[in-house]
Amino acid sequence: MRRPEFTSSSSSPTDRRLSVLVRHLATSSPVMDSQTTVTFSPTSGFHGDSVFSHVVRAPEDPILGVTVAYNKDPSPVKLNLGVGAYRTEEGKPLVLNVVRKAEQMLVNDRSRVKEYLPIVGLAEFNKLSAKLIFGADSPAIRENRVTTVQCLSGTGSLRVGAEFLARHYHQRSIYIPQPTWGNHPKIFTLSGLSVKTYRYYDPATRGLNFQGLLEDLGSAPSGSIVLLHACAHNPTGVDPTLEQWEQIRQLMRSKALLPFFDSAYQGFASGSLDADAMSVRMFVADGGECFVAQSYAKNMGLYGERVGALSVVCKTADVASKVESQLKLVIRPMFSNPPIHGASIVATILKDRNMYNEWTIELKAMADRIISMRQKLFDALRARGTPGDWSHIIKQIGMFTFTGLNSEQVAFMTREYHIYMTSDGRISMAGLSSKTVPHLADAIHAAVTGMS
Ligand code: KET
Repeated sequence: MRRPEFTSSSSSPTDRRLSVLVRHLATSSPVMDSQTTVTFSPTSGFHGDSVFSHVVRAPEDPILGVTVAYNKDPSPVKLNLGVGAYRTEEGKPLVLNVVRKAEQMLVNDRSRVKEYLPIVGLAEFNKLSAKLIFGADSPAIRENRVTTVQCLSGTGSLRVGAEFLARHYHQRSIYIPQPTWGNHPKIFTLSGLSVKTYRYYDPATRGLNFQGLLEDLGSAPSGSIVLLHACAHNPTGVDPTLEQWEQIRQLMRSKALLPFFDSAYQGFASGSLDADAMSVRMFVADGGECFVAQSYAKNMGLYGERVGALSVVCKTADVASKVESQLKLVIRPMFSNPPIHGASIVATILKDRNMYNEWTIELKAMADRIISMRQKLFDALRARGTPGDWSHIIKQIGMFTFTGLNSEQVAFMTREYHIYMTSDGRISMAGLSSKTVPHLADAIHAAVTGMS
């Protein structure tokens, strides 16, 4: 059998790699034809198991895995109330009219190209995003104390902010509410921060454990980072009142705790973009520093476009520009620079007064439909005489109802009624419609009255 001759000392690195490969194949009983081409029988070649055979199958994601299970279910009555994604009354995903219009304008503009964006993303988008969350008249923006970088939706913004903090902040501990969005602990741990929790939700009252929250933040080491949901807390739907926010602010500032806001639902809680940004604006108005991760997934329905921004409010313009220079060092090796399309849609809408107004109307309609679903579900349970106080369904805020159903009841509802939701009993009200409320109410009724 002739052996290929790739072994001369003058061979290039590529040749040498090929040579090593060929030698390896030759000793692994390959069949070589006369032209030195390597061929295999299906079972020959590499012996034994895959080098990855030790890899253990990972469980599905607790939220996105619900959709995977839902997609596999052939039942015609199945209902996906897992992931927080808005659906119409017909149960269909919604692309906002104003988004379609913006996309059309972008497509028609032949001057647009597909060049890379800068590392920090689309400048116009960043400016408009900061204005949206901090307010048009924000002194922090006017004084150039804010740096905003475009990131991959809310998740990417949280990750970039956390990686920056792990590298440059003197405290590694981040306090997250108990409970919180399931991805938070993973994002922060993988960024190199040490995750602690503070009490947030009281299952007995199905409301805020304000005393517990104040105690836990009060005993956190000075300088700790605190993750706050700007509005529409996920999964509980329970937000502090403005008075409570003010107390939280005072406590946090007195202990130099660093606020990191996650704003994934601006406009979805109340239907008003300004009202839903109040918590953030209170913290910025005092002149202190904070981080904000913004997502346009829900409020503009741009889920898969992955549009978001991280803003860091600093004490001075000089610090802000230095922070931005370091954020670029986080972003460049992570995803180099962000995608252009979604950010261009957002910028097109935010910079045009008419389109902006059109957006706020469509946003309000989505928020109102969710609120009306709360009332419908509450009424349906009352009509069935379902045991328990279900008033939290109408009191909670945002996309989700934290029903109080336990994991066995959830499993029962999925098995018997083909209703899919996260095992903590959270349901996405945005996935519900007038037509599907009775089915859900029947399932909840059966689950709480002994799963019969
Ligand atoms: N923060 C919160 C609080 C949040 O609920 C989500 C998404 C995000 C950030 C990130 O969204 P992004 O698409 O990266 O902008 N929550 C829903 C979807 C998911 O789990 O990914 C959910 O809870 O169903």
